[in-house]
Amino acid sequence: MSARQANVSRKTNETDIEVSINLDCGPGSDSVQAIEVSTGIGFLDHMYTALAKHSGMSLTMKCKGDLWIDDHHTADDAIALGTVFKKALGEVRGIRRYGTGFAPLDEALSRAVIDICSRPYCVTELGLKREKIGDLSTEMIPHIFYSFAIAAGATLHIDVLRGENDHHRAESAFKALALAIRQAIERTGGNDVPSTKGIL
Ligand SMILES: [Mn+2]
Repeated sequence: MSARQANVSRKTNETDIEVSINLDCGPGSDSVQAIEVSTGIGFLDHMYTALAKHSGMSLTMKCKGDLWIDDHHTADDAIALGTVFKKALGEVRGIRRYGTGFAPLDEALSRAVIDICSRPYCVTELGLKREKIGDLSTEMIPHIFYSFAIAAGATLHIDVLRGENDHHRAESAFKALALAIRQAIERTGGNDVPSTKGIL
């Protein structure tokens, strides 16, 4: 089995980011799951850490962004996360392709459905009411999912089905995505391209 791991670094006038990912660090693999996320935005670190943890990945992300402007460019670097994910996954072959995740967090419940199909699309209904959670603008949260989907080449539908607390709503959405990813990237044991087209 080839290792599904990759690194991406990207430096622009807005951010300087380094991301490395290992999709195979669950039971039975040689690698131990290791997560270290530092973006300068505490709530974003919390979300990416939850995403990595529950999708069964190792993730190292160091981002130095222009936070003196605002959180936009740094949160936008979900592009780098999507890029490194796609690179690590390689050709879409021998995996389940579709994944569904439901994650509760107390009163909040979210559903995420992913199709790793090279047809990027993203639909989210998160219903967040607060302006910010910590130092992350809530308007950036659907944008993070969008950026990830586009760069990863995945179709993503994420709905927060209920919940009162915006921290809970957002966190359950990231965790639902994690569970969906975990299922979609699971190896089938074969080498089949999971499409009637024969290519993805
Ligand atoms: Mn939390």
